[in-house]
Amino acid sequence: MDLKQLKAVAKAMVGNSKGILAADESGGTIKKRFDTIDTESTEENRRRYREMLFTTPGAADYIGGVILFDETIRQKTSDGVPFPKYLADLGIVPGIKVDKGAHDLAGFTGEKITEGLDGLAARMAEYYDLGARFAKWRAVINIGKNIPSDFCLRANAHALARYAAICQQANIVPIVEPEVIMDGDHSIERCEEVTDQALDHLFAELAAHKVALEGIVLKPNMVISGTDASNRAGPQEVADATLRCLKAHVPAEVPGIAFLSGGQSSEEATEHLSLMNAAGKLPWELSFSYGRALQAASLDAWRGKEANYKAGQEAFIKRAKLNSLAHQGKYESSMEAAA
Ligand code: 5MM
Repeated sequence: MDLKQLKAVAKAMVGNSKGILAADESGGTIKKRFDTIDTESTEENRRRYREMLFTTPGAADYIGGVILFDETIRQKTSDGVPFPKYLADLGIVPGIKVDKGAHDLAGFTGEKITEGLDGLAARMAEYYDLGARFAKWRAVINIGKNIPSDFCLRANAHALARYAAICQQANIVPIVEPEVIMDGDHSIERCEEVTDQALDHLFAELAAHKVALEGIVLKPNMVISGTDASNRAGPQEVADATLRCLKAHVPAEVPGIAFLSGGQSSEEATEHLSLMNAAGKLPWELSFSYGRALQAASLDAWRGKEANYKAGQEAFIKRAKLNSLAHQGKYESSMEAAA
């Protein structure tokens, strides 16, 4: 393991006020996204959509890394440049989703376990050759009646740590993503309790697997009320609870934390991030690794039509820029109209 290289890559991903574009939607997820804009999910439409995002003028000012899907890492720009090379030439680190999705956890109704460890070391070597310098693995933790179980949290933390160790052995920075899902009517307090437990298990397993914390990026959920909760917590409460939780669990050696947006609106995700960064000096870079919150406006502007290509890029760069400001704690909602 070349820890110096891992540290440098992590810094390029989330340092300098930059963040990560999560563009690693699997086949089913990208189809769901395209369905909302009445666009067929063909290989060419997926390639063109990703090309629109990656070639957006100025993207490298705000985006330090892009998470690709297996299909996308093998695709090229219209001029024939492989996407990973195109991104790397701009100074954007190409990354790859390596998990094989969240599947039912046998014996534990309503709970999930992420698969994909078998053969991972060999796949990692291929992805490195294709240009990937970081990877991503997402664990899904549902909140519901009597769940998550301690077993589910432990099993997912164990898989995340095994994945992270395999990444580092291949000189690839692992993005470690234990996502406590927002769906449900649970309170912010319940979300904090579960996120606390998930991070507790995660850092215990990372230590047991000898993962070098200086060479990872953590991708957590924010501590937030469930989507259907009756009295949803306000932005400052979300920022305070999330910081409290992270400070209690994430050692200062971790170079960067990059949040997922998890179903928050684009504006909420930006505002929450900004409030946290405005709260004072933090031991880690506090950044973003948004999928929906970076892409929703762009997808809607594009709608699968060549005539809207530029409008799609403008919508994307606006969110990238505002989230970069949020990374510095400098975002204000009044900037939405001006940007
Ligand atoms: C971009 O979506 C990622 C892949 O999802 P699937 O494996 O379900 O297709 C997803 O892991 C994403 O990186 C994170 O959830 C963050 O995205 P959001 O939309 O929550 O910011």
